[in-house]
Amino acid sequence: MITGATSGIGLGCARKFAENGDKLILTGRNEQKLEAIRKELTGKGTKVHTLLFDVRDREQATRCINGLPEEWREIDVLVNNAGLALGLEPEYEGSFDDWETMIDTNIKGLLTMTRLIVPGMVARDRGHVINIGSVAGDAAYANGNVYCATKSAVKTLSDGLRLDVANSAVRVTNLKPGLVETNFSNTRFHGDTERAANVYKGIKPLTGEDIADVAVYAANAPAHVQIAEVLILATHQGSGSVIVRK
Ligand code: NDP
Ligand code: 8X3
Repeated sequence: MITGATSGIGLGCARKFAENGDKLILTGRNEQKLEAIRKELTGKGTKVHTLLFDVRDREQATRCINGLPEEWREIDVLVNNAGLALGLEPEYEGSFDDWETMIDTNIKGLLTMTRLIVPGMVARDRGHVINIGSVAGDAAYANGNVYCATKSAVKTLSDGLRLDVANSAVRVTNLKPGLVETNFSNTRFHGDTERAANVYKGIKPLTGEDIADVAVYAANAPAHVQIAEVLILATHQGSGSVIVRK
């Protein structure tokens, strides 16, 4: 199951797990985009089930998960990917609405999915949660404040979950990408495409597929190997805030 499979890293994961021969439950909140990826992958022979819901809507999410048909109920891998940044402003000037959306999506949405899916994994003594954290969760960068805090929370929640499932064979991975060229910056800058394009100028950024490669590797590591955390930076990127552009 991949949340937010309609774009960027989630879409990359959908394609790479499909290439790996897996059956996919893809979730998203945009019906058209979800249908497009379903068509693309079923056309290549992958079995795909789609679920249309917003991860912030706990009732809708619960209904969708509880209503899964029998053959789709045993989820082996949950990629908690749906997430976003909104704004890049000093903490004392940020938008209350943007903060709320980031917290509701990146923290509470991820928790909702974890709470709904992991009990089945523990009961079956099999499963893997791959949370998409960020380099932004390792250290704050200027004006990143609330977004960085949500990704820091993803790290803490990943570490907490790993401890709590340690008596089972369930594995937990926190994948922390650096600069990945997706729709991320368009969203962050509320549709200012020029400002978004500048984020990736002068450096070869990562792609959704680059991150997906690591997710597929982690999910297919031998059962006794738990890839707990991976930081994936673009070459020429030193940290969340140090990027050498040429
Ligand atoms: P994209 O904007 O390309 O993709 C985000 C995906 O999440 C989209 O499918 C989007 O749906 C979905 N989504 C957002 N909010 C919700 C919601 N409330 N309910 C359901 N789906 C939702 O960005 P990325 O692929 O870059 O982002 C994916 C994850 O990777 C995020 O968690 C992000 O924080 C993280 N990340 C990104 C990095 C980057 O540099 N790009 C680096 C590190 C981490 P829709 O298409 O409908 O908007
Ligand atoms: C996304 C990458 O560095 O813009 O998490 O925060 S960054």
